[in-house]
Amino acid sequence: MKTEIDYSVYLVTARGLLPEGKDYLESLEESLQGGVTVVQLREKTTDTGEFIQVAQSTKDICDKYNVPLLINDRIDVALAIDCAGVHVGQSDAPLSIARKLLGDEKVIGVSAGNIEQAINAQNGGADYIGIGAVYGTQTKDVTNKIMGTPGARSILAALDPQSPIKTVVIGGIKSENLLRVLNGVHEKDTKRYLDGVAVVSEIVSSKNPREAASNLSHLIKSFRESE
Ligand code: TZP
Ligand code: MG
Repeated sequence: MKTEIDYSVYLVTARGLLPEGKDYLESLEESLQGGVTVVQLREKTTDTGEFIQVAQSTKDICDKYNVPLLINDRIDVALAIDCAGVHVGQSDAPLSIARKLLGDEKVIGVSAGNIEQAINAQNGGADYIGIGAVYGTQTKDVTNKIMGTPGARSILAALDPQSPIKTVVIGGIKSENLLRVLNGVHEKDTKRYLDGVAVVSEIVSSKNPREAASNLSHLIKSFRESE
């Protein structure tokens, strides 16, 4: 069975961005206690052996909180640890290949930086798209790809309202700008609501990841209640 994912507070990991002295797994566990609803393990320079070990220990903690784990880029690692699925970017394995390798029971997310990429992901059977970068970020080189909330809104508006695809936005999202993001993306013409927000540094670089996650979680809940 494909894992049902609540995308509301989507944590993308970055072991390199932890505050000094903060342990990765401890930070992860605290963020889960704070209300993270889905985790993506993102490792850019880790050898395969270590990657599998980190993925397994990440999954063990996610399992404890019943939170699904996705793996960035590496279909082999996702298969090795049998987690919920993967997230692929535009220069990673194409969606059709990822689907062939993973089968229909795994979740596949695709990065979408424009309408064409989003429509291709939708038509190719992606489970969700990660739309961004909404704002500037120090976490990834996204120069030229900052779309602002109008750009994200136009992508949501271009999706087929009948499609089951889910949507999250990423890039520079903090609790202090979250309501601006949600309000900016959720204009009436989108006919579609965001399913969540993905963050890296707001949670990972925090000395108190539990509180950082909990702030995001409460803001999203109160925004949804007010809609
Ligand atoms: N993809 C687009 S922006 C980004 C990724 C992985 C990084 C977002 O990081 P942060 O720290 O939440 O701005
Ligand atoms: Mg990638």
